Amino acid sequence: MPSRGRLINVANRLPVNRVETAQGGRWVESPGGLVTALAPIIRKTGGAWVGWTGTTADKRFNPFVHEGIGIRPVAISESELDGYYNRFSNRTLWPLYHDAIRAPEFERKTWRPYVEVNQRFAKAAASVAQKGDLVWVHDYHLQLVPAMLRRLRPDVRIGFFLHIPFPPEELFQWLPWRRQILEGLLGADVVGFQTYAGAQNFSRLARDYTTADGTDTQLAYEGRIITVGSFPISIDTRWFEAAASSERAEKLSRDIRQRLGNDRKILLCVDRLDYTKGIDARLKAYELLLQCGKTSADRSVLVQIAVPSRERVFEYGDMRKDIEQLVGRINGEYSEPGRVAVHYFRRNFPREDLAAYYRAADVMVVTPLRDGMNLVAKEYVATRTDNTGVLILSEFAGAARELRRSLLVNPRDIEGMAEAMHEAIRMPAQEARHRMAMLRMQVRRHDVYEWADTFLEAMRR
Ligand code: GDG
Repeated sequence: MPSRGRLINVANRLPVNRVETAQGGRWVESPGGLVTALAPIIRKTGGAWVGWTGTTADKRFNPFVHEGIGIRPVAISESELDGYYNRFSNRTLWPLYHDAIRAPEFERKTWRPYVEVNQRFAKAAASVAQKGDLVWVHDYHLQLVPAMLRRLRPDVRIGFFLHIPFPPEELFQWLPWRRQILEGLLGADVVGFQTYAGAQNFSRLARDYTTADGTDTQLAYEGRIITVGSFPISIDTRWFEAAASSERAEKLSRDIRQRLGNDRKILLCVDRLDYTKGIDARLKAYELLLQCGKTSADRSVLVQIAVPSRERVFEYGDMRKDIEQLVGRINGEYSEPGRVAVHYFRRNFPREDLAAYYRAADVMVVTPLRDGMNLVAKEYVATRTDNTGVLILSEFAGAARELRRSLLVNPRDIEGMAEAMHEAIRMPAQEARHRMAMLRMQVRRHDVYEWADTFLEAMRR
């Protein structure tokens, strides 16, 4: 807990969503790891959360308090949202920072709304902050806020944490606005990344493209010292343990297993529908496994939960079509009466139900092409309180740095992934238990509360 200064959190989205109803409208909590970890600290220190409401309606919302947290809404118009969010954040930065898996768009007209919306966030943060407060800015949407805020309020401590990977120079230098982004981030006192590689990439680029000087972990810039480091995010481990052990989850998980067939191995995948998550390659790997007879729809089933995401960004529609076609092809070829080879759910489940799915799964398959961390991998591990279950994990997820005893795979190697699935299905119980016990130790030691404490501690130094 901070000993001095309130915590002001600045993120693209508020911890509450606006739901318009016939009676007017209300605010509902949007639960997630970040909210769970930071809400108690904000409450305790009397701080606030600055963010977008999730609606582009003309209506302006005044600051208000929601369950002990000061809420400072930032308004974004429909056309700004397109430039700032759909395009610059999600068609330029997102693909560029994820190894350019899709070609990033570089359009001058989308840069301006990115700058303007960042400026609005900085002003909003400046208006609620008091001298000595800790202002923690999150993610790729708001990389200019640290420097903008410092100009307005040099009397606060500023931290920035990037939830996605920070790319190497070879990619980052494509960005026509590379210097501005680096200078934006250098406005912070602490710049944090998911992995050490991200921190190294940033420090090197800052030295090459700005007047900053120093090492991978400490930079001198405009008379200030900036801490750069890796702060791997985690989950509310105890919550997932408890949720999976609850009577309701136990019953639901038994029900899921029974419906899918108690005699079948269940392979589970849970992702936002995003091209970085490698959903198509993993389906192809499972198809290969069926094709060569190493498993059959009678013996195993793959369950893909795909949460709808960014449906207004053009690339996502195409990707969805491809995945759905692939599921159709696999099922057409390999399903048997009453035994569908691949179950595909394109929808959102309540978190408690997700915990029941984790509990029901013999194998969890997490194979992004690139991922800042990947919380799903950690959540699965947290729910395996009896140390059963096998985790297959991409080497290209930040989580692979910590979850070393998973079956690590290269998501571009379809045959390699099929082999890992085969190995996971047949893994002797003793080996699986040993591996899972080691993985569980990791996520129990390092949860999201520890993550937040460590970051805030670095900000206070
Ligand atoms: C970004 C970075 C980084 C999934 N389906 C449902 C549901 N979820 C929840 C999971 C998990 C979260 O969504 C997804 O988190 P990830 O980490 O896997 O991925 P991104 O959304 O891409 O997150 C990532 C993260 O930020 C944090 O820094 O790890 O690398 O890309 O918590 O449980 N939740 C509910 N229903 C679902 O159907 N309620």
